[in-house]
Amino acid sequence: MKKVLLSALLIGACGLRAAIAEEPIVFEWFEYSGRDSTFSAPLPAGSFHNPILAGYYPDPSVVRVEDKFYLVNSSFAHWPGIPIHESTDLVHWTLIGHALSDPKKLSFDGLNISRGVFAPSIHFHQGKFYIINTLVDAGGNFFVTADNPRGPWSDPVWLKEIDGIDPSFFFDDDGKAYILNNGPPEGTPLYNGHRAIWIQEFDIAGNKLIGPRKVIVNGGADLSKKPIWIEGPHLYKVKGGYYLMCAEGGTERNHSEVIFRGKSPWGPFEPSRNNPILTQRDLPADRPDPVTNAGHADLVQMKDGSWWALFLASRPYKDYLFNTGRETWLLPVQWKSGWPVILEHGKTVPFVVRGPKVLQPKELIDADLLGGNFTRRDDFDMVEPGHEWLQIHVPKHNWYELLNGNLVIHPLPVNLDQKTNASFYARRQSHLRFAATTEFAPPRYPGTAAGLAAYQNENYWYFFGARRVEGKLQLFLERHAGKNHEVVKTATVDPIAALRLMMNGDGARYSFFYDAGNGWQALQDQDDGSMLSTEIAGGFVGTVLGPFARQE
Ligand code: 6LW
Repeated sequence: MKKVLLSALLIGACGLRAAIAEEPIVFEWFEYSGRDSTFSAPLPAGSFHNPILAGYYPDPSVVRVEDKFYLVNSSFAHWPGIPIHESTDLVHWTLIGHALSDPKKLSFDGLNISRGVFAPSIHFHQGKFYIINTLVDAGGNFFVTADNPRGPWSDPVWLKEIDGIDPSFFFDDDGKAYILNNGPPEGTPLYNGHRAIWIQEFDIAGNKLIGPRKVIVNGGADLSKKPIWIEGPHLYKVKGGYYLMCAEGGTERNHSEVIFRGKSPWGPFEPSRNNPILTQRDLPADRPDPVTNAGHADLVQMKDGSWWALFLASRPYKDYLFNTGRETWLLPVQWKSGWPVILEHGKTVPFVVRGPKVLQPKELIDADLLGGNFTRRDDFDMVEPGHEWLQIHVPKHNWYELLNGNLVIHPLPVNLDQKTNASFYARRQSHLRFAATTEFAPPRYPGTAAGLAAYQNENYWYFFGARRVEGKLQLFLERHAGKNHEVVKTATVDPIAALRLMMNGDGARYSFFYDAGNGWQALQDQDDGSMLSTEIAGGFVGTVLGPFARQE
């Protein structure tokens, strides 16, 4: 253990009383490793594995600027908000920043983890980047701008005059601009889930909406079929025609993507007879390695003229159970008789796809580990932690430090069922089969618990930790599943300077191992982790895992 002395020093400096209330916990390293069978499939030269961003990265929106692509995803009440990734080949991505990163300017306190940042959309116009978004239950619609996608991003410009979600910009080549979004239909909704797509002109110089607002899609591609949740609109101009693409069917089993064509941004828009141009909803339930929820797409054209779609989809391990949320996938787009098609009807979304011409082998690209099977070890010897790290809710102050190659957590008196920032530092669970391991100096005094957590939302999580009880070290596993909070197992061991904990998952089976100096032993083998699935826990995010400590 590199720095076991550190906590002793800090405790010495604070005095014992302070130490009991707030004992810093020193994490030496954290390792995440994922091994999915679909990612083990051989990759022919020039091909890539789907999903390209594994783990929870829903609602992708993409823009090309010369040879580079920029991607944003929803981040809900995780922090920082709105991750921005950059790529040169659409397959390998590197996180370059966040559009919402100043904790002094926002609060997500009191929100469920699946509120906050819904479906952002990224655009580039005359040297300026725009990201437009809805902060659900936290301010509504707004946009931010930047000259450099790495930031700084402007303060939000709030669009208080519009309601609804999923706004996007459209910059026409005649100098006009528009904002489109999902909103309630005109008059009384005809059925549950009846929504509309609205458009309004945006005054670029004045940075504001102007003129009348108009419905351009009422309900969906065919109102007579009572389509639900038309949303995620994106408008494109291709060869003089205006193409409006939207998600339809709700972001679950019935999700899909539909396309419309018109002669003006104001419509009228005619739906393609080939709709939906992407869905998995009508495939046999018993297909192997099912991909579900496919929809909410954005299109982008490469410099070579080829078109691609980024969209969200999920990977259930059994029935409709998935713990990894909605992920980002990539497929080539074919144009047929003047209409784009992302996937032919009845086809399954492929896990191995022939990539763009500019695709480089992974080894030659300096990109983040976001897709495929990988092991990522964090020794915490950097100035700032790696980009995959996130927090829940907006922090009010810094409770962690990177000191001498360690992650030092100053535990907050906050548990994971509270809707506020907790001293939990997490990364996404990106695989159905994974292991997350850490080594840390367990608490030396009563009053603090520390270890690893797996968190889907405030109501569904595991905490696998250690605390001091009567001079011994007590290991415990808490399972918090809705109204049932249970201490599943405990074990008592002799105090030790460096404790290792490992959590591993294989579909629904989550196992919890510790090494307190005598090799790995199971505290709980094969617990039922299906409570971390979206189907049971609800919401729009995916499981996140990492070091957690709390004052007790
Ligand atoms: C998002 C909506 C959706 O706003 O889910 O899949 C919502 N589509 O477009 C939250 O991610």
